[in-house]
Amino acid sequence: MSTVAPPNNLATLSAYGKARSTVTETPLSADELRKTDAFWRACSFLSLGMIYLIDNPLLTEPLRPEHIKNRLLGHWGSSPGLSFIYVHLNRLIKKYGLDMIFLAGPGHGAPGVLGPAYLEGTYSEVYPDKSEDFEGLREFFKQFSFPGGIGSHCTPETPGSIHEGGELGYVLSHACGAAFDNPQLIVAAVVGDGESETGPLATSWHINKFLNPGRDGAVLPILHLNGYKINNPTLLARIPHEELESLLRGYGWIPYFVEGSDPDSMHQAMAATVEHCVREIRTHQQEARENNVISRPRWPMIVLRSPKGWTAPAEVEGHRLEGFWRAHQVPLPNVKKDPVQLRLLEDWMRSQRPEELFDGNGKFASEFRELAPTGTRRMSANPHANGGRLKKALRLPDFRQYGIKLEKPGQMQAENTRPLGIFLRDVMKMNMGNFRVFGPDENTSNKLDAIYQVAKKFWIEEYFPEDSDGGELSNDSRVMEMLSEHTMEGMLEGYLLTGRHGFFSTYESFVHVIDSMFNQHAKWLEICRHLSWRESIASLNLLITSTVWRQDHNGFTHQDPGFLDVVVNKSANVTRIYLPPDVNSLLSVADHCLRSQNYVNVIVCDKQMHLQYMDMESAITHCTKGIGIWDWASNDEGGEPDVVMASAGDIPTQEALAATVLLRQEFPDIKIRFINVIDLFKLQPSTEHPPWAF
Ligand SMILES: Cc1ncc(C[n+]2csc(CCOP(=O)(O)OP(=O)(O)O)c2C)c(N)n1
Ligand SMILES: [Mg+2]
Repeated sequence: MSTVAPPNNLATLSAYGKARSTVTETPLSADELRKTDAFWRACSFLSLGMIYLIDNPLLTEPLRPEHIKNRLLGHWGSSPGLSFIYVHLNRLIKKYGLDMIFLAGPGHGAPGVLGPAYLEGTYSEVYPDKSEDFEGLREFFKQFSFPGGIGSHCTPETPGSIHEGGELGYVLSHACGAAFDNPQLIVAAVVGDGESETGPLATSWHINKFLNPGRDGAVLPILHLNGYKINNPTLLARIPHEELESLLRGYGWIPYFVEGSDPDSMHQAMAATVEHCVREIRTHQQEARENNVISRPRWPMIVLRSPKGWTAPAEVEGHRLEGFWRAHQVPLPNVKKDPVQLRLLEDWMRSQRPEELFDGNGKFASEFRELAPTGTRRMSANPHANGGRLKKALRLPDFRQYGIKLEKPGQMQAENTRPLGIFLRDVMKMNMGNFRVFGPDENTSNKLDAIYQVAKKFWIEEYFPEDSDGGELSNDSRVMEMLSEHTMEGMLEGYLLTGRHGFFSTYESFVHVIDSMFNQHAKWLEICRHLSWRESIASLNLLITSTVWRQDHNGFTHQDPGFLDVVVNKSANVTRIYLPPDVNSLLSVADHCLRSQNYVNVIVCDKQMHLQYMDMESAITHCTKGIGIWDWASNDEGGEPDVVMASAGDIPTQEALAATVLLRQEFPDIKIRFINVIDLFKLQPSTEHPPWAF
């Protein structure tokens, strides 16, 4: 067998020419083709308008410097490809009445998503001042990447978005979470070819092993192989064709290629390919649903190889532009000052033929508008992408029943997380359609394994006989475990953002792996607070266990309480940290967190044996206050104490109590007040810390 790599045939890696595609049908009539291309040109025109124009939105007059924004921001490179995909998905939504949402991995290409959201009317419905006329269009352009306007990514302000795509890497895990328990939904997820070099994205190709074709929706990944990142080629666009295909097949997908730049043949190829994929998805789902046989299908995916910055001028000032990394952001940065660049931009924008696309009032011509779906079938108006609209409250058992009885504080020991596992088991039992538990590989280690009595770990791969001995695997289950904190966090976020509920547990030291994902989700929630049309979603509940103090067999690598540093620098509007020291307080905190909305709740609680301090009633009172004096551990009797001992969390509380005992032994007259903190943000003024409502 030869070990020499086959020579790269450059022609097979080109993003240019007539379409080369795996599916070769040409389903569009001449009229459909003309209209589809017009819709796409309208999207591209709007993308350019957003990036460049502050006035003269439809080029009704010759373009002059005063029509150009002072500061040019945004990303052109990804945008035409994104809207190309969007337009073709729309065709299938209309044709088959699909329930579909759109996630743009390279969310920096927001113009390519905002454009169709405006053209299909949703944008003006959500933001009436961005109306479907000349004035509205001007406002729509102006606000983009403008002070007081919207950002240049698929931010929460973007109707239809649940994925900002600012920090790259999470599109497939978000898409998968959105598809769980939504059997009719297809989540179209565009993956940037640069994005696919990130760790989180690379591992998330495995989502196909977590989708149940009987009960879940489908994810349709579209790898956007435009060849470049900001300043570099992408790896996947430069490896041999056959190697890329093998890679994707190796991850369990059937890739369908659509490659080229000639618009007409690319439209035909894309139309045929999307249709083929949707039909395959439907066939797999039907087989599973009608015959009740759950196995992993080889789901389809699309590889779209098209030029970065498609339709931009080929060259500017002697430098290659279209089909190169120079097209990533603002391709003609000097249009305001340089008359040559201004003319280039004008020619480029006019080449989209705006006069054909918009009527005299600036409204998108109805013969093209008809191509878009209507109402909630529009991806920009699909309620799954404003998940709070679909959210049903969790049904919760009475957490008090799961507590432990104790006579006196500090006398007995128990494993703090074990009763929580039993509580979660019953939460699961009562919410088998809209609650899931996520964890990298540690639910048992974290002593939450009671959950498996009602829902096992989802496993759709091969089984060995020994798996039946404690493996807790099933292909019809709701606990998600994969050794990728990124994928688990991403799935949970996607699940919550589409209106469901969940719980995530992980080791304290390795929760750092998702520091940045936590940040991004918290920022998303913060922005949503200011958007009245975004409905509340369930909080993201994160239990961190295996804490720094108890790493006898693991050592230093497993010690690091620093995640809390990351959390405290986000506002109490969207984050909470709870440090319950015992079983009953943990249960009370967990119940509260599962009821809460629009937060990231971080619960720190170790899984080993710990002293128990509070009976259930005292735990509830203490948790409700969030901070309090423990009279039984104090001897200041309401007077002025000599020393205040303050603790938060299981081991610090135990150690602080032991220190109190020692102090009182050494200094019998000393007056000590003992304070325990459960809700860390209670240390902030109450004005910055809304109360805990039961
Ligand atoms: C995790 C992460 N690292 C770096 C960046 C900065 N960044 C923004 S866009 C980009 C290139 C993305 O390339 P690709 O995914 O191919 O998207 P394209 O613009 O080509 O569609 C980079 C590196 C980022 N947004 N996220
Ligand atoms: Mg790219």
